[in-house]
Amino acid sequence: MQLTKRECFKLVAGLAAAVALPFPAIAKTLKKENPMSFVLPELPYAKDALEPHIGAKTLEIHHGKHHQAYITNLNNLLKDSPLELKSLEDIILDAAKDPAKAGIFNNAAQVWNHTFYWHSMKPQGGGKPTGELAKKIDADFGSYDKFVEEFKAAGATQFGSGWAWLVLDKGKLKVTKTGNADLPLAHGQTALLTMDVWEHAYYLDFQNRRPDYISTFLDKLVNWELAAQNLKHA
Ligand code: MN3
Repeated sequence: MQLTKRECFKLVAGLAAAVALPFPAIAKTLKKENPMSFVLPELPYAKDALEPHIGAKTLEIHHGKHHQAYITNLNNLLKDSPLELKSLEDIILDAAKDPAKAGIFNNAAQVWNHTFYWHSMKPQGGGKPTGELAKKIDADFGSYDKFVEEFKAAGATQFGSGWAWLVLDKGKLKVTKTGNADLPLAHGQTALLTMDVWEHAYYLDFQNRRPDYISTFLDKLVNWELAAQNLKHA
């Protein structure tokens, strides 16, 4: 099997566990066309499944063009590099330490971020979490409303391009924001959930109204099962 040749499947295995799907269902999404290159993971739902909130056209371009471009760039940058056989996460951690590898870091991190983002949403998502995650949000933020306030602020105040996150940091839930491709993995934190706030994520559906996109993400799209499973397996 080619699939075992590269440990990039750590990410896939993590996501499979995270969304409680049988491994092969997601393994298909990050398979490689040969042992050396990454392949665009499939969306976990149909392109029009998030309508009317995020349109099929957005997902067609965001997934099919932007995410694909990061995959293509990463494969080109890794060609004949010693990193070529490493896992996606090891590539990110290695490149994060070396300013000369900024191109590799940016593209590898964006491959990871987008794969994680697709799973951070689901059709008929949104609303409040339940169970252990809900209890931990109350304990660490004070209340769900306080979490919402922090998450909205993180997304809205990330100047320019970047990401808003719910992370686990030394046992505690936190809301963070990162610029461009940066991600919790590079800061020793465990990502539970992410929201893309690059303009390409929302411009066709919301134009300049980033706060409306953020509210819609929380009310209609967020996949709390992903965060709950990530918390359980952290
Ligand atoms: Mn994006």
